[in-house]
Amino acid sequence: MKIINSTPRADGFYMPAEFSPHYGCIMIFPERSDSWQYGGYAARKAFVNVAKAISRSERLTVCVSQKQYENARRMLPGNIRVVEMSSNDAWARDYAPTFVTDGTEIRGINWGFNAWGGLEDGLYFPWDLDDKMARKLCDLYEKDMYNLGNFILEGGSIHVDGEGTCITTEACLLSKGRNPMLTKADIENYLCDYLNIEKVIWLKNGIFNDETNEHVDNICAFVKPSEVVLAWTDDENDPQYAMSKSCYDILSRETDAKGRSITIHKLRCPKPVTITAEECGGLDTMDFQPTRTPGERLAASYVNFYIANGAVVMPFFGDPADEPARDLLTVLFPEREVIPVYARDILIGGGNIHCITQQIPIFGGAE
Ligand code: KQY
Repeated sequence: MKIINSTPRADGFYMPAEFSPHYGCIMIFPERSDSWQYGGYAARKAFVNVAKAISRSERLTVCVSQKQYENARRMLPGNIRVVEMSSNDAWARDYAPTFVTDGTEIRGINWGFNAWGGLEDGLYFPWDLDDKMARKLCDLYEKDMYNLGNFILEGGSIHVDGEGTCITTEACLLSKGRNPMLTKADIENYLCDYLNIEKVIWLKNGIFNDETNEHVDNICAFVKPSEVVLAWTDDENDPQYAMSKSCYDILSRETDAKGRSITIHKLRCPKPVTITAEECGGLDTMDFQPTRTPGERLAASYVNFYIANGAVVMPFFGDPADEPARDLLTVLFPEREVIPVYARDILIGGGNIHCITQQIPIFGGAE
């Protein structure tokens, strides 16, 4: 693996949309007992269900600690590659490389990672193993790497259409714990140079109580160029209403990099999902503090799906809104099978299916 000192834009590389063809996908096996209740037992089962759904239509590598290696190898089918690799937790979206391509070759980007806000409002300490994963994965896949370790960014905080547009949220990218010395314009310049895009659409907010400082991948996602799904509620008394409405208004006024107006599909959220005392009881403490409080609202949204080559793998919450959400995604992705996975045990960790996956775009010569 070589470190490349230029930028993807200078080299003609760009980040393709998630709905473009993939070479494969990366996940990380969950284990940390202050993130995942009861030592991660239920989370591992949910991750395995996600992995099986993805591996039906693309290659998948699951990274796992030495301690969980045997368990992972036993739980995951043989068509899934299991690789021992240390990490602090299991959020492949946020610290596996963001891959860019020139249509022939792919390269990885290593962004800096500080556990969603470092010592300001980060979610755990240390995060050094997570921060090294992009580099290790570029080595594993024998891909050259752009190193932007001094710019803090998680993969879940950006979505691209592959045609010059990126959407993100101000709540996250302008948060104090990430790049406080940079202006909004500086941040936009980094996104333009490294994703090779022309336009950033800045939403203000994401999902209520989303501990990532409101990653875009929980509130809004491209389903095709100039078309997005937006997490929505019709309940004006729900704090989510104003947040979603603000996104709706911004997206309605905006055009994408090619000057097209944006079609917005409202993807209605489940009823507020809160963590139970029993679930909290299964979480270990961090620095002698509980990591969650009984009754705390979790950031549940159907937008946190993963678009695989042949499937859309979406979260279900056991809520009446599950089926309408599946119906909408089925209409929006007519060529893919929509596969629901019961995801409460992933949500308890603070994210969902999109957050635990990272796609690798197809590249020349690969099937
Ligand atoms: O949503 C994500 N991308 C990650 C959430 C991490 C939460 C850590 N508890």
